[in-house]
Amino acid sequence: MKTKVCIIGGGPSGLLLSQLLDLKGIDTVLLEKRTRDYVLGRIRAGVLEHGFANLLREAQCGDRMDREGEIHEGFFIAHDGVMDRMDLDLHTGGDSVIVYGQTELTRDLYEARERMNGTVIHGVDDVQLHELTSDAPFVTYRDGEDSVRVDCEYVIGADGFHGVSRPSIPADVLREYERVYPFGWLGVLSETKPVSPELIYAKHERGFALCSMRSQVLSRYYIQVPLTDSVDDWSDDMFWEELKRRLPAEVADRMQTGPSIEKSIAPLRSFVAEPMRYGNLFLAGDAAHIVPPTGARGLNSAASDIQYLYRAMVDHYENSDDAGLDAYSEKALARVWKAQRFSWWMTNLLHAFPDAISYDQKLQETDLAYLFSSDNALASMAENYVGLPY
Ligand code: FAS
Ligand code: PHB
Repeated sequence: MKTKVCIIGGGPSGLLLSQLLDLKGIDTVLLEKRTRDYVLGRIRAGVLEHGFANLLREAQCGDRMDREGEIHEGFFIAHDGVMDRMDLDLHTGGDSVIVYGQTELTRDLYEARERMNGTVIHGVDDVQLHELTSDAPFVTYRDGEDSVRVDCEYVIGADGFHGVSRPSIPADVLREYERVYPFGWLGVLSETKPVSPELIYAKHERGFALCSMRSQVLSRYYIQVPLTDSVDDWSDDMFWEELKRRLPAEVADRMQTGPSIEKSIAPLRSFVAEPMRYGNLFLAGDAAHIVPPTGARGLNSAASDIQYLYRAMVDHYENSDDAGLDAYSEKALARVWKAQRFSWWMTNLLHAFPDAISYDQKLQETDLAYLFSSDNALASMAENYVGLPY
């Protein structure tokens, strides 16, 4: 096969870029290891910045999001039995976020690729990247017994944290920065009415909890659990009881519980790989960076990578201007690290750290007290949560 841009990974990053480039007449081939159903079965992000939403609209994939997504102008932080509200609208001068599940926008992207007859190949095995520093890179993969070669001009590594793209950068070039947290998030999806019209982030001595949603009939809840826990350790009843223990009584009392239709534990890590370019390979999304989901930055950091790559590729093919491609890694990393900082800060603010010394615990309490005592502190949190400029 021959194409201009070979994209590895059919998650939101790869799909969004392939759709945007296709609309500009820039040919792409997307290679995805799993089936579409498998990709859509992973329950992940729920909160979108408007920057991401605008990209989806530009990709002609925003209609269902605009119909079914919810605009949220604030959220709550529950602590010490009380609920404090972060007024995003007030502290950002009118900005907000959209609550619309990653599963749904990924579905919208797959359907858009289908409508445009985009080349999306599922079930690829043993993907390997070759000649990345030459002007004729290529990708090989196995399709059953057949070995296939894709000749291209650029390779986009959008294959997530466990993909093959990042490891294709030589160890003496790649720099990795990582912080692993001593806990994970046990997440439950249930066909119940959300307990609150806005998200509730709960700080509690027993551990963090989050009340979120996918719609008015589909709730998404999380509780912090030790890394040693497995999903089998948690029956639905145990989950609901623990979640309610971590919420103010007024909230716990009105919690509608029900059977979990999805239950999984996600480990929490902060991770950045530099550079995000090696020759004609560009990394985007989780292939290059991971954040703890506390600040809802994961998917939204992928979006700004895609925006920078999309604009740079169009400049290259339409204007023979490579300034965007040459600046991509530095520009993407500048925004990635700000999302890293915010996610790390919000995770430290709200989680119970098993090895925290009493001084750290007092600092954590003071950080929260300062936040709600200062409009400047609230404005800082709000501008990060709705998304810093691209
Ligand atoms: P993805 O990992 O989504 O997609 C990469 C794709 O590449 C996958 O489909 C994979 O199958 C494919 N792939 C991997 N190796 C390959 C190979 N060798 N060949 C071909 N294809 C290959 N973010 C939030 O904002 N809020 C959340 O609550 C949240 N929860 C999360 C929970 C979990 C368990 C995880 C892992 C992430 C979560 N995230 C969350 C972050 C998540 O939303 C990511 O930011 C988002 O999926 C990034 O999208 P991609 O970069 O496309 O990577
Ligand atoms: C979610 O709904 O899955 C979600 C929302 C906000 C977060 C993390 C996860 O910060």
